[in-house]
Amino acid sequence: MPEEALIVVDMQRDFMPGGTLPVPDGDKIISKCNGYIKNFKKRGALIVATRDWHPKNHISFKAQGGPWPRHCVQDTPGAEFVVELPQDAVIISKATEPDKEAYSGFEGTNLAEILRENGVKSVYVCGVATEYCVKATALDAVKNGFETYLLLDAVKGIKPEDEELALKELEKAGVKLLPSL
Ligand code: VGL
Ligand code: ZN
Repeated sequence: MPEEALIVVDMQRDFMPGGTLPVPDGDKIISKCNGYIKNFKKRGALIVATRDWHPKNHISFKAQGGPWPRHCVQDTPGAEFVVELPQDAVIISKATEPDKEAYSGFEGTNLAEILRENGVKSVYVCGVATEYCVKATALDAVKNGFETYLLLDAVKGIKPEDEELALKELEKAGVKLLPSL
């Protein structure tokens, strides 16, 4: 049973430069994430990839009164992964209901159960965006009792000052910040 899981958060085309909701320099962490995926796979970890997977009328979109431009609509090119995942990666689709926002990979999904069933004790988190979905996912991982690590060289935020605050909040909550691994 794998004691560890790598959770790759929302590494999707729309969050990269050229996408509809770009994270600045989001593409700079693609190869870092791919490297972690390979290394964690090699050491027997469970590989999890979350994806934002919105219906086209999702409440987070400006057309529905939400804060964001349309992004990561189910089954569109913008929702595709930009990282290389192994065959047996666990894909977690989130924010799939029109009237519910969900930043965390644990919210409205069976991620916690999957991790427990697989004997996971520690989770390592990378991806985008640091102050939104990465933060929410890491906080929920702690709440669910997992030893939680953030891979600092493989996350990117939308705004540097918000990202800085998010890292402080995560550290306070018990997430261990790792410069690299
Ligand atoms: C995200 C804003 C809206 C994220 C998702 O993945 O951090 N941010 N939807
Ligand atoms: Zn979204």
